[in-house]
Amino acid sequence: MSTKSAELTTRFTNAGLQFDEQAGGLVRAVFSGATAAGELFLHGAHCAAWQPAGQRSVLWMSQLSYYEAGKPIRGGVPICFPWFGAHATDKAAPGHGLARLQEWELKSAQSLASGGLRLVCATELAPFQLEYAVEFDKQLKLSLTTRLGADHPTPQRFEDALHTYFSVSDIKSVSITGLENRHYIDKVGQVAERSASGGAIVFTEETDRIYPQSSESCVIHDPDWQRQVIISKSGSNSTIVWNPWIAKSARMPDFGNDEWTGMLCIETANVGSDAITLEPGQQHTTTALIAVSDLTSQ
Ligand code: TA6
Repeated sequence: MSTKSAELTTRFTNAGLQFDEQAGGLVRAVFSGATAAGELFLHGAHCAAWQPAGQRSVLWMSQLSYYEAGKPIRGGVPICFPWFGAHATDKAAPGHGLARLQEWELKSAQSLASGGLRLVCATELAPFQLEYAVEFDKQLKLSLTTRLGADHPTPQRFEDALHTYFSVSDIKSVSITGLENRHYIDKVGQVAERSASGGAIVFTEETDRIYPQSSESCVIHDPDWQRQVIISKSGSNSTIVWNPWIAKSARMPDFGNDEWTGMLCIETANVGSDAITLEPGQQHTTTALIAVSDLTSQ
């Protein structure tokens, strides 16, 4: 155990947290409680695992993920901030912004009455201050708060996304409800606006959609695993749905060629026309609340 991990384990020992270092020297916090287990890397404040008691693991991680400073971890919940996708003008800038590439500070770890754990991480990405609260419990609660200092001279705009990767039995047998009545931007091939489908989302090819002005909850229906995953949210007006399918998976070195069948992303975001502009002294919180229910108990 490195000095840093040992110091953190001592500092947060009453919260039942253990710390270790993965390949690349990234420090990981590991929690195992009565209601859930969870993992979070300080690199990117990256939530890498959540498994409620009695359930399969809910977040998906690539077997080929990087665990290196300066590179994003593939899977779990990358934090996209202060831009989503490619930078508007700087082609050399990293996709999905800088927050997922820098080391965050673990500010607090608090046991919850339920037996879960609440972690709070913080970082600075000028001119913004970021605070990220993660609750590992029967539900997974992720809250990203962005603050702009009162002494800042001008309003500032940002995009954010909690880019959550979910494990599924088979992408070809799951469906998503909640967005039937929403139009969307189709990013596959020539970007195009598409009208509302009127039905559940099913997957038969690469799927990469931004649903603007969508604050609804979404449900992943996974009949093979006899479960539903419910993603509700606040402070988010964009929802992104993504599965890379075959060709795009093969183009990503940190994504196994056959891993596309076992994952999908539903992202809780504010992007494009839903981007947030803060006045000096203001803050905004984007929250995702993730729960699992057994179909057998329905
Ligand atoms: O959220 C969907 C998306 O924008 C896709 O276009 C794909 O690029 C995905 O994010 C992953 O991006 P990343 O930079 O993590 O490889």
